[in-house]
Amino acid sequence: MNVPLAIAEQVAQALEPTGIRVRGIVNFGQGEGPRLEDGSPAQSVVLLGNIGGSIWPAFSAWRRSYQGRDPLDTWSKAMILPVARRMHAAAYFPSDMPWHPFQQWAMRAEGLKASPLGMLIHPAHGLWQGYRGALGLPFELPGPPAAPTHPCDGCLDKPCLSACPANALGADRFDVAACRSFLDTQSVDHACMGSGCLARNACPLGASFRYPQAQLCFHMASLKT
Ligand code: B12
Repeated sequence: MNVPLAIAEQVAQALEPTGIRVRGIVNFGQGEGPRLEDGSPAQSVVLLGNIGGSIWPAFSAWRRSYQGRDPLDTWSKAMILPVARRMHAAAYFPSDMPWHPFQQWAMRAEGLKASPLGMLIHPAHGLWQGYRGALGLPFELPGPPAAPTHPCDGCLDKPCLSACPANALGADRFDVAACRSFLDTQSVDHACMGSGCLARNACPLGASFRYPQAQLCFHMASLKT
């Protein structure tokens, strides 16, 4: 049995009921990886995240009995940390400081590139994906290098760029202040606040992976604050 391969499979199996999926693997060059618990650099990370609304049923059920702050980050840790412990892996989370380069890891793990919105775009899931954590390991994991893919190259109209009601999408950056100022003028059931980011919604790719309404509103509410 190939032990490293079995680890990725065990992680996938353990997280299956949560909807958190193994999104890919990154192998690092010497000293390049994030620190493991003993201070040495990880040789690989297993990237974990949601595909479409995959986490929403488990997360919303858990949230009914949680009244604290940062529910999605708290839930992600509650689901991922026990698996990390079982695998003797370090755990990294996208919102923890100092920020780990989750988007760079995803580019390497899945060959993804940034959409005009700044979010990475997947050839099948489109913009409907995110990262919930990563497990760091002291050895390399098998897997072919990811082939780069960029569906936006073939999208001539780029409807995402003209759909933002706040004009927050420039040629090379996302204007966070413009986005938030616009959201402040919106009631909870209006425009982006009621239906999710209109620019993200305008992307024709991966429509069947679009987040459920409650998840769209949850993400907009956390972006506003
Ligand atoms: C700070 C942050 C924000 C800030 C500022 C974002 C900004 N655009 O300036 C705020 C709070 C506003 C924000 C908002 C959102 N964010 Co945000 N954010 C982050 C966070 C926590 C840190 C980013 C960072 O600085 N990383 C540190 C650097 C070292 O990491 P990095 O991998 O090198 O990332 C950089 C490069 O990839 C670069 N980059 C991105 N695109 C491109 C393209 C090119 C060509 C180049 C050269 C570089 C480049 O930008 C990144 C930041 O500098 C990350 C999680 C994380 N740890 O990365 C999420 C993250 C990037 N956000 C994410 C998301 C989904 C969002 C929102 C859609 C969420 C929402 N509630 O609606 C919005 C909209 C974002 C948008 N249109 O850009 C996802 C992106 C998933 C994806 N598919 O790519 C991440 C990875 C979080 C996650 N849990 O999955 N975010």
